[in-house]
Amino acid sequence: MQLLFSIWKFFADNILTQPAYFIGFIVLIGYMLLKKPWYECLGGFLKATVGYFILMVGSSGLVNNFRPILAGLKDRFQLHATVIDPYFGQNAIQDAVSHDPSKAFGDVMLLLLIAFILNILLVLFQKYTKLRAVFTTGNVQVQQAATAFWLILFCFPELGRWEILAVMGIILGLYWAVGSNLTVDVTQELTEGAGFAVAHQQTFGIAFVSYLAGKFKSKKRVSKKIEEVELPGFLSIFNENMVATAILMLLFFGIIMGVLGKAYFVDTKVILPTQNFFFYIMTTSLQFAVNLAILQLGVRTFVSELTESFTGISNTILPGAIPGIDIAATFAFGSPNAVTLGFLFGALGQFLVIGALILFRSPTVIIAGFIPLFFDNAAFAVYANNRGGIKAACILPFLSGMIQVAGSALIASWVGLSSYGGYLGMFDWATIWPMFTVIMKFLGYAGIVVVVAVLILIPQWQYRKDPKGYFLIVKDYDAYLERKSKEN
Ligand code: ASC
Repeated sequence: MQLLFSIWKFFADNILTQPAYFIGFIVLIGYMLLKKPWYECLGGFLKATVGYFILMVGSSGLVNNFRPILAGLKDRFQLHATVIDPYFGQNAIQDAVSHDPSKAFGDVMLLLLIAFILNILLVLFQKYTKLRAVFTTGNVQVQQAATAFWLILFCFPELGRWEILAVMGIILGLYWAVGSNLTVDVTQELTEGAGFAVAHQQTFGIAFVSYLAGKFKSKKRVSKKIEEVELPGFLSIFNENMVATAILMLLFFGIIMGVLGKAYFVDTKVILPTQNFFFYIMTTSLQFAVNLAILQLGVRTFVSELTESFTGISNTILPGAIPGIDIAATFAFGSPNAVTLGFLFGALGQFLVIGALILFRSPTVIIAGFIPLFFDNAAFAVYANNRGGIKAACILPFLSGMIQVAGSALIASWVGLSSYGGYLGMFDWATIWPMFTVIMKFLGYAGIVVVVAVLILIPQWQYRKDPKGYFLIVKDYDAYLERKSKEN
């Protein structure tokens, strides 16, 4: 038992929670199963791992640059506010648990193991479960396990340690499998069969947004996609993504940094009193475009390796499976300007509701966190644009921004996390997880049955809509397209 636990700990610490190695090893195993020569296996492993690390340089560059600016609003105006951000959320739970000796945070890693194994088993038995995707993004799995741990303890404070782990393991494992499975078809459509699904914090959101975006298309006039809009005169410079991002972010962060004021940055030792504030704002804002370009390079580096090698796995040990990966991977597909637009419209929606919370003296005030603002809403715009055009890409992220703040404010106050200053705040955790919590809190154990049953039924319902294409879309995207075109 001890040995097994040590093996798990080694795997969890070094591979599962380090998605770059996880994806690297998946590629290595995939190529080995395809019986490629050893040097190609090694090359594939390295290229995928390096590519994923490049993606992470871009994504953490964005987070590290812009998170302190948004969170700075809290300190600058001495607000008693809850920051919606996965890392603030995790810290809040760690802090809250440390005040309660009856709860052990160490169990979060055990919960992760149970849920992850369940996810694999569900895909292994896909003939019955209709689940196709395996969640591989360990960094977000830890944050989700921590938040689920807190929510379920809130619903069932009387349950013992093993019962809690069992209930949560089942619900979380199902959420991973069902959520990433929901993104399979729309992601294959967006990436033209790159062979991955999304495993992040807005998987239900992606399905929902894609569904609504489809409605924009069914109107008489087809809404143009962002890349089809020809801007006149000087506006044409916005057609170039790097220029558009640079200008828009300079305006956006310029205003926020201006509101914070130079004195704030000097006091917090970010800049020296002698430094020019305008050029500091400019350098910081332009980092947005820089990091976005790095992120896209990373995706392009590893995706082709992953697509090719995964056939080795999906032909043998996990038939019909597809890997669920970080949401940032989708930013290299579709229109690059969708990313920028989604972020800005999401911000508009978030700020509007934050203003309302302040105006109506809500006991919980929210501070916009960069990760929900960017990674959720930018992705929603990418999917919405692909399915419904520019209007969908503006309106849906705007609504999402409003929902993220309102949903997080409600759930964080209710379960008592707002007093610890943080909540996860991503779309699914501001919508469906609060719904699960309400169902379980009010229906008790019957609520667990309801949540589990709903999760189990979702893929069955998806399957029923297109039984012939359902597995084909992962196994052979070209054949899937051919079938579709024959049908129409
Ligand atoms: C998250 C989280 C991150 C980012 C990253 C995006 O939810 O915890 O570090 O999004 O995964 O690439």
